[in-house]
Parts: sequence; structure tokens; C-alpha cells
Amino acid sequence: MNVKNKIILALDVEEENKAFSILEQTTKYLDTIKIGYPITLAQGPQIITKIKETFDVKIIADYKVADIDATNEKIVRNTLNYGADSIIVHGFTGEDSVLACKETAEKLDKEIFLLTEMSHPGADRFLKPVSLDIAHMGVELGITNYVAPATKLDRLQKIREIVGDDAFIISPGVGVQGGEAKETLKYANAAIIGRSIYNSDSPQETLENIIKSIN
Ligand code: OMP
Repeated sequence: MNVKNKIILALDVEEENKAFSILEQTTKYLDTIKIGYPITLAQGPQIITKIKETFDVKIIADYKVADIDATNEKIVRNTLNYGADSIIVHGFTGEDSVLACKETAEKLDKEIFLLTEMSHPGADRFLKPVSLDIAHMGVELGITNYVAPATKLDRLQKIREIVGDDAFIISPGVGVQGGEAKETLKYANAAIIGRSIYNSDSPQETLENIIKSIN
């Protein structure tokens, strides 16, 4: 996997016009975006196809898949068939659920990202105690792409140690949640950034400044 300028835009806006305007301003510098439930529920999953037809970007579908194996298979297959290149999957559901996602994606020549620990404070209660185990499970299952938090650099570093230098880690929490891009990229391959970019007066300038700050 390769992410231009090591930044992934989290496109958590709800209006199509706004999404397209932000993409017009940022895709000069970005080749990977993440779309999630906000725009999917507001516009329908066809928004994935529409964005792919209009912009030259890879789309990570952030649906944090967390069901039994049979249901996960359907969620992943349908999402990827709309044109997403990869999909984010929760790890706490365990091996069978995660494997169903991995195998479904591989059949379509696409990928999954395994979510280990989350970036928000609430994750400390239930996820933190098991997140390193989730990373170990990912390695056992042969998963090569991970999501780990930019807001908890000690945890991000531990997860990097577990998954190894060849794994690809994308890291949310830079900007509004308190994480810092340059520090995050010591351990992660790419930073996921949403509100700091799409809520700024000039998404293009903000993105240019972030890129300057990491180089
Ligand atoms: P901002 O906080 O606006 O930069 O957005 C962060 C993006 O990353 C949002 O789309 C979140 O849903 C997502 N995210 C986290 O913030 N924390 C996590 O632990 C995991 C994710 C994710 O899976 O992308």
C-alpha cells in the first residue's frame, strides 16, 4: 500500500456538494480517502461509486465491521462491490469474524484494515486491555494492514512492535483529537485526518501546511 504524502482524508461530511468541493481542493495532494457512516447514511452507498468515478482516489470504507462471520461476509462483499478498495474491520469480535472479512476481500483482490486500539478516551476501558492481543491475532491471521491511535503514541508504538515493520499502519486522531502528524508518522505509515481539514476555512491550505509540517 502507498499513501501519497502520508495523509488520508477522513471525509466525514454529509452533503455531497461539500464532499466534492473538499475533494476538488485536496486531491492534488491526496490519493487516499476514508469514507464512513456519516456520508454513506446521508447519501447512500452509491456515493462510493460516484466518488471513484469522479476522482482518482483509493477509498477506505470505514464501516468498523463487527458481526458474526456470515454477516461480515455480506457487509464486506457489498461494500467492496460499490468500489471501495478496502474496509476497516473490528478485531474484538475474534478470529472467525475477522477471517471472514479477510477472505472475502481477498477474493475480490482487495484488502482489510484491522482496528486494534481506538483513539478516543473511552477506548481505555474495554479496548485497551485487549488491543495488543488483537494485534497479535492479526499477525497470526496474516493481516498486513492495521488502524492504531495517534492520540496514544505509547500504544501505537507497542502495536508497531507487534505487527512488525513490514505492516502498514494508518493512524487516526491527528488534529482535533490531539494527535500530532509528525510524531504519529514515527510509528505509522499514514495519518488519518478529518475535521482539521474539512472544517477549516481553506482545506487546501490546511492540508498544505500539514504536509509542510511533516517534511
Ligand atoms: P477527526 O478526528 O475528525 O480527524 O477524524 C478521525 C477519523 O478517524 C474519523 O473518521 C473517526 O471515525 C476515525 N477513527 C478514529 O477517530 N479513531 C479510531 O480509533 C478509529 C477511527 C477509524 O477507524 O478510522
